[in-house]
Amino acid sequence: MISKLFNALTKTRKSISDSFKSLQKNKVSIETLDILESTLISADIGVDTSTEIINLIKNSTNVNYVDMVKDYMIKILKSNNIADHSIPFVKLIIGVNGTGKTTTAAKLANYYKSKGNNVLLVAADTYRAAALDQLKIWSNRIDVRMISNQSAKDPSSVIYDGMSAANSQNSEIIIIDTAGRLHTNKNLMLELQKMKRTISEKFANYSLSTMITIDATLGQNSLFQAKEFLSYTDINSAVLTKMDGTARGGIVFALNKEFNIPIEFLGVGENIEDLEKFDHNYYINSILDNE
Ligand SMILES: Nc1nc2c(ncn2[C@@H]2O[C@H](COP(=O)(O)OP(=O)(O)OP(=O)(O)O)[C@@H](O)[C@H]2O)c(=O)[nH]1
Ligand SMILES: [Mg+2]
Repeated sequence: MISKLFNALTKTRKSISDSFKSLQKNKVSIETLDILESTLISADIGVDTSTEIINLIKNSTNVNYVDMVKDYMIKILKSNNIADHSIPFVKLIIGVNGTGKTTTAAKLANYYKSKGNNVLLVAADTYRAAALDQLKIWSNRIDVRMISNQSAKDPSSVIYDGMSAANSQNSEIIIIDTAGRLHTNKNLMLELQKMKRTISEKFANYSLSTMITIDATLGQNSLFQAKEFLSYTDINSAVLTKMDGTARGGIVFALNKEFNIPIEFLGVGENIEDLEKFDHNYYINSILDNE
C-alpha cells in the first residue's frame, strides 16, 4: 500500500530521483553532478549535506549511486530516532504563527487516543478567541476532552487548570496548544519559559517535552525560526508540517545537521489522520524512490 507520506513526498522524490537517473544514464560529469547538487539544495537538504553527497559520488568507483547515497543518509539520520515518551507526559506545542500547531495538537490527540491512551487537550492560545473554537471543533470530532478558559489572559493559568484536571482524572497524555509567536516578541518568548515552569514545578509527575512545529514549505526560513526559539528554550523534538505539496522535503537533514532537533512526526495533510511518526528508513526510501 502506498502511504500518505510517500504521496506527500512526490515532488521532492521526483526531482531527486530524476537527477539520479540522469546521473546513471549520462555518467558522472561536472554537469550531471552540478544538476544533482542544485536539486539536493533546492530540496532543502542543506548545503553541507549536499556537498558531502556529491563528494561521495565523485570519489567512489561504485556506480550504484542511489544505494550508496541511501546508506550515507541512513547513517546521518540514525541518530534522529527518539524513544517513545514514558507515560504520563505533557507535550507543549510551540512555533511561529500559522505553522500548524493547532492542527498538529488535534492530530496528536487523535494519534495517542487511537493507541488506547487517555488524552486531554489544553487550549492555551489565549490571544485569539477563534483559536479555542478551532481546537474545540477538533476535540468534539475526535471525542477528546479539552480544557479552555475563554476569559483567561495568561496561558500559564489555563495550563495550570488543564494540568489540575488531568491529575484528578488520571489523564496519561496532555497536549497543549499555544499561541503563535515570533522571536521579535521577547515577552511572548519569555512566556514560554513561564508555561514550562508551571508544568515542571507544579506537576512534576508528568514528564514534559516541547515540540516545535516547522512549516516545511518555508524552507531555510524555518531553520532560522528554530534557531530563534532555541535561544529561549529547550526543544525536544519537531513536527514538520505541510510536507504534502512541497518539493522541500529534504529539510529533515538540515534540521538534524544544524540543530540536532529530532523530527518526531511529519504532517502530510489537513485531515486528522494526516500525521506520520517519523521513520528514517521509510523517509529515505520515500525521497529516493525505493519503496
Ligand atoms: N497541507 C497541509 N496543511 C496543514 C498541515 N498542518 C496544518 N495545515 C494547515 O495550515 C493552516 C494553519 O494551521 P494551524 O494549525 O491553524 O496553525 P497554527 O500554528 O495553530 O496557527 P496560529 O495559531 O495562528 O499560530 C491551516 O489551514 C491548516 O489546515 C499539513 O500537514 N498539511
Ligand atoms: Mg493555532
